[in-house]
Amino acid sequence: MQARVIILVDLDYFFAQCEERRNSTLKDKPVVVCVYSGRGEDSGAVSTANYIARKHGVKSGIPISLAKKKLRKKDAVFLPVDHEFYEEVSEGIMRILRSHADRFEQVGIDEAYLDVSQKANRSFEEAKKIAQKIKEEVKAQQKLTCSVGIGPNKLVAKIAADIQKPNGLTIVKSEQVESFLAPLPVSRLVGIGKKTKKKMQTLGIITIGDLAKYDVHRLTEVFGKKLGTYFHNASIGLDDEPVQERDRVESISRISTLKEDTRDLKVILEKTSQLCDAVHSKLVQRGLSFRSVGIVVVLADMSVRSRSKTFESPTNGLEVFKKTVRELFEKFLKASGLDVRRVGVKVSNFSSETERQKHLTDFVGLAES
Ligand code: TTP
Ligand code: MG
Repeated sequence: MQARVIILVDLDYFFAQCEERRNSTLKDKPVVVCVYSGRGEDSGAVSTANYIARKHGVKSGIPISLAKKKLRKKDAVFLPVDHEFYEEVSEGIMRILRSHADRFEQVGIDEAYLDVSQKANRSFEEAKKIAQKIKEEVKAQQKLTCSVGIGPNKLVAKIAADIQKPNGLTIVKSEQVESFLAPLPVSRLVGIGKKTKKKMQTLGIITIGDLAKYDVHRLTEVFGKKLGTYFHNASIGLDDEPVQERDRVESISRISTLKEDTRDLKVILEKTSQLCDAVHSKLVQRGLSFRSVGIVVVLADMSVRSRSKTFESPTNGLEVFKKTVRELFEKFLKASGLDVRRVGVKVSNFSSETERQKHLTDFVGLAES
């Protein structure tokens, strides 16, 4: 394959920056955008926060109550998520990005890959000019900053964009890839979550450079052929995934094994509540609304059952999601006599302007991180 030039654009603290845009008095204060669960005043999780709030340790996913503690007496502003508004801003920005790409792939509400190989004449210097132009246009037309990574493939472009934030522009040319990646922790690579990171640690692999030096045969012995080969290639910055328009997302799901087989609704709902939070977080990130909620149940005899419910109109509410999961489990347990071993939750039937993804399922495969 001919050498490629790939750009990854990721908007800075996107939801919070959108809020700053419509209310400039927020700019010099900590801003925290929250997904309120509706169960109590401060019940819920932080969706994102601006960089002033991040300095105090506030980040995506932490409880709102904890964020409030960290920002006590800091004149912080807490706002509820306003998807419609962020989607509208996102669409405007994606239009700008698309116009600069030979091929375009949006991967989230605030993130997209651009293959600019032809437009940049396969030159990283030219790609840098395109990236600067993109940053200027996004700033001028949409009043937002973004961070940009440029590399010979998607893997490198993504890590490059993450290195310098906010408002960064990082270029990693083909010949710089290995030295760029070598000092970074292995967790920077897609597919290396907590578990894999720990396992690698026991092998003495801490950095991507360690991984690159590690014997590839040993690696495939430990992680299996497919993963071992992927880890090795990723560590030396090899990635030939094309930039391509994605198919529509069909579903987002999570599944997990219970500590013990049980029929206790409370125990099951404790687990599914966590799974719902995780699925909902992805949903929010992708700017999607769902019409169907499903559960998957693996019983003690390993047989698999599923149940689902479809609504008239789309929603993205966490409470509705959890309530429906609860109803489905109540009904299911009444009708089934066996203990439950694994439980899963799923949302599907998406409706939104930003539905562009394939299955974002975490049931199997690489999606550990
Ligand atoms: P990110 O691009 O991961 O985060 P960000 O844009 O807020 O910050 P950064 O400057 O580091 O890029 O996600 C995009 C949006 O998705 C984010 O603004 C809010 C939402 N989101 C959640 O609601 N929950 C989450 O756990 C994450 C990671 C993001
Ligand atoms: Mg972002």
